Amino acid sequence: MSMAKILNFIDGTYREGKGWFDKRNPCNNEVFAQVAEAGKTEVDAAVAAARRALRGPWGKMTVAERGAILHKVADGITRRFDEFLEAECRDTGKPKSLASHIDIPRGAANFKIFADLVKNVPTESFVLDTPDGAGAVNYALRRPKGVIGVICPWNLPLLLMTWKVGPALACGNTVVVKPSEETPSTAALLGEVMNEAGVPPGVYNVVHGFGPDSAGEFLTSNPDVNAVTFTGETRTGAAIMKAGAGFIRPVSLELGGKNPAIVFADADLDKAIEGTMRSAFANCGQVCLGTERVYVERPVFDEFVARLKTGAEALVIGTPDEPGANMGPLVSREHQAKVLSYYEKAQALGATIVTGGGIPMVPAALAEGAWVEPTIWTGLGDDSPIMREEIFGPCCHISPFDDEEEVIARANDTEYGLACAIWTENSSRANRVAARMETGLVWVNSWFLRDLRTPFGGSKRSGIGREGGVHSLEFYTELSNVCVKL
Ligand code: NAD
Ligand code: 6OD
Repeated sequence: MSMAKILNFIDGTYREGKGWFDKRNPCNNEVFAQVAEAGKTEVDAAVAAARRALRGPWGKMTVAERGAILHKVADGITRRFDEFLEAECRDTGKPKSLASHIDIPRGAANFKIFADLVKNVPTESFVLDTPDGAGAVNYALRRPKGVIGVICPWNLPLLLMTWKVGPALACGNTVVVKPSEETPSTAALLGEVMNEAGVPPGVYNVVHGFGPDSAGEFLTSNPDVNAVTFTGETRTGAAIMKAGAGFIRPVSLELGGKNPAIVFADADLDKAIEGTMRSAFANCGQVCLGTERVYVERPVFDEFVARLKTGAEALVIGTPDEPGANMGPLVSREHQAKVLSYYEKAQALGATIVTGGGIPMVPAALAEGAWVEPTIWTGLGDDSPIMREEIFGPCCHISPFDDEEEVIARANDTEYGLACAIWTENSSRANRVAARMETGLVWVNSWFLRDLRTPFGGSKRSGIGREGGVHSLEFYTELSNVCVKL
């Protein structure tokens, strides 16, 4: 049987590129598909197609017409749910139980919510007095920004890509998507759904490849791209900003994190353990919002550590289809090497390894997969690299603390500012501490509870800008003021 092929999607049709690269299964490292790598020719063709579509039918549609089509896109994802689930889990190795609750439903929801939202957001208007007494009326118009470059990571591929494509299209833009080289499948499959839903050719384009000297760089160096929205590592975000600087091109950057959780002694420990289990280990720890630093008030420190250890050791590691499995492999052997290098560093620095710290036992057929053990450390200082650098694996360090001021200072002592979780039953304390956290997102007694109308994004080196609700409209539209002299 010939190897599966994953193609670029340009101007409504599937196309090859300048060559091919391998897509491997993270569970066993076997190559299962060949991906068409877009060269400059294909990327430029995608941008040109997006520009034509903007001037053509898409740009001329009413908001209601576009919204109706985007609802069909969402329905198309839902109708082909099993295909999306299969593709996402094959690319990432994540459990189907996880992707069927989060990745795929959110992929559909991201189209519906923004299609509905754009219909209901007003723009401002002002009546101006003029010396002749007749006055003038000002009103603001929202216009699409144009061709949007969408560059995505591999951890929640469909969810994070549609989180940008949904609002971009709802606002009347067209897009060229560069999915991660690790996870090309669902972005490519979405092309079929776009065609079935009646999205005109050129509105949604997908180019596969890598970053430097590949599709990512060809996209960010194309002068006809009007804005770039990016999710990924902070270092890559800096390269993308630089690439657009000469064009004065707007960027929205959703970047890395080193997120704290703060557990006060008055927390409901059942809730705090359940939430921290998810925030540290869900998706094999590959969630930008995930907790890697846990601060626990001293009276409950030992109990918390013991209970989180029990929880981590009860996780069932397995392939996406394995019944009961709730933790898959990391996305690749390359990422496994990075995470394991931190496991070794923690040991070398003298951390107490509460649990994990290595590669789990797996059946021989999976021995080449990117598996790592869920890992908990204690005993390191706040200046340790384990406490300062984003690891992006199923691991966390737990430290004791003694008072509120101390823990606020320690939690904020990081170059990142994406998310934090506060666990306490004292609501005054919760609100007081939340207001002092230097993060774009604060969860109280919860984690990754998402209302898509709210602002989402990071402070400090975790990003620039906010997406979500009306904040997405701020990025994906240009406001023009019209001043009418009466
Ligand atoms: P990455 O930065 O390595 O890659 C992201 C994308 O950028 C990929 O498609 C890659 O091919 C492309 N890319 C790389 N170099 C490029 C360049 N020079 N020009 C253009 N494109 C380039 O990130 P990753 O490893 O895929 O994802 C993990 C990272 O993403 C973590 O740091 C995580 O915290 C972050 N993340 C952040 C959020 C958020 O919302 N803040 C969400 C998810 C992931
Ligand atoms: O829920 C979202 O909209 C979102 N952008 C989640 C990001 C998760 C990071 O890994």
